[in-house]
Amino acid sequence: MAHEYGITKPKGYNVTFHYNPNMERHHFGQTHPMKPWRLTLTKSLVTSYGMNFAMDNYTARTATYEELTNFHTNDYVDFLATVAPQPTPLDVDNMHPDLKFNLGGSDCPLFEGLYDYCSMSAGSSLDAARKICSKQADIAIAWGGGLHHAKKSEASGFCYINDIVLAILQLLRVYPRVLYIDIDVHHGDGVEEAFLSTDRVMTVSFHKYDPNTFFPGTGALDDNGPKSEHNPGAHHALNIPLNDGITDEQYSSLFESVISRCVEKFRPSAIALQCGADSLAGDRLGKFNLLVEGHSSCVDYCKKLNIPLIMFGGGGYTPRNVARAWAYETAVAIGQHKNIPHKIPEHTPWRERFRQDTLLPTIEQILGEPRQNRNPEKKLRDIVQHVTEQLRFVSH
Ligand code: VJV
Ligand code: CA
Ligand code: ZN
Repeated sequence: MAHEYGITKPKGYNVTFHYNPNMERHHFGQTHPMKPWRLTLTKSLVTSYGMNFAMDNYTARTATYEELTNFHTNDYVDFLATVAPQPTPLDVDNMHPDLKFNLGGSDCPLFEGLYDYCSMSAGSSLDAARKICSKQADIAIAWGGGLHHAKKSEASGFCYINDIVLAILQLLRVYPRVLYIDIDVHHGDGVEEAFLSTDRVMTVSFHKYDPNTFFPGTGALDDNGPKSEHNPGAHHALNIPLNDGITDEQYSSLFESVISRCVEKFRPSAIALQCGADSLAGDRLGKFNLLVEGHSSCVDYCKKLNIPLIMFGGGGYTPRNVARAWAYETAVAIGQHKNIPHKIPEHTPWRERFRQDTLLPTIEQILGEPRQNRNPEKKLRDIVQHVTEQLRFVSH
């Protein structure tokens, strides 16, 4: 009965949606913050609003060993493929000698079906990238991807395989320059590191930054990659470090100031946007005051640039709010966010999990009292100033 919302294909451009229903079967552990089930909850909202009628929907393939080793080392991928699942995580904080490739601790546990889970996440992002390369999609969505911390030969922060790096490598076969934007509350360190020495990828991460208390502790404002004369990638890594409690108004105005300058100087031929939803208010790990409105305004801004766009998932630890954000951002992609009713459709599976029956709850409904905002306007002006100075070194 999704037709009741009158959602049809967008005019003049095409959106593809890449989803693998088997990802949700995987569990990091009972109380681990990462819950693959949030993808099912997202899909359920997307479908109950009838958004599937406006997109080409694909069941994502699993990535092959050869695809995974386009970025990761063979020994790391071999180990991931063959290691036995561990019933209880090891104590990483005590440097357990059995930990190889940073696997098996509490952040990156060795759960049942881990290799399949990783290949599904990577497969959905690679499928999305290929649709952008073949011009069959103008916007491609892969909510199962976005695992930005994984390194060439190491797992990190709930991430094992860096599907984003794999997808960007695919885009680089066709597009001369890719702009990577990361609105997850954590620093996109794995993607930044992978492209530090090339001027064909510019990385920009917005994140909470506190080197002593907040993971991963990197991503300071003046960290713009190795500045040597021989490094073409110098000045192509941008970091936007923020404090607790940033609001929608501040975040979206900062986003537009930063990204408009990047687009003007770097002139990307494709954009890869990591939409981590842990930057939303009320997230179990996040610390910001963002609503779906502010978070999705970043997606809307990117869409309006009319540059081929991939949207990835990422963090997000309060599943009902993750599903709200990613469903609403799917609506932004198909140009229907102003038209869909805010009331969650009656027939939505797991409707009771959303607590409030609205897609766009207020900050009071989410938090009671908003978190204290520790981002003075001067800090935000200084950030834009620094970005502008870095971009003087960039021209295409
Ligand atoms: O802060 C850390 C690292 C420690 C060592 C491991 N202990 C458990 C926590 C402190 C230094 N890790 C972060 C990783 C955040 C990853 C974010 C990923 C993304 O959103 O950017 C992209 C998908 C961290 N913060 C919170 C936790 N770990 C955490 C892990 C748990 C947990 C509670 C909190 C693991 C297991 C269980 N509870 C049961
Ligand atoms: Ca980020
Ligand atoms: Zn995160």
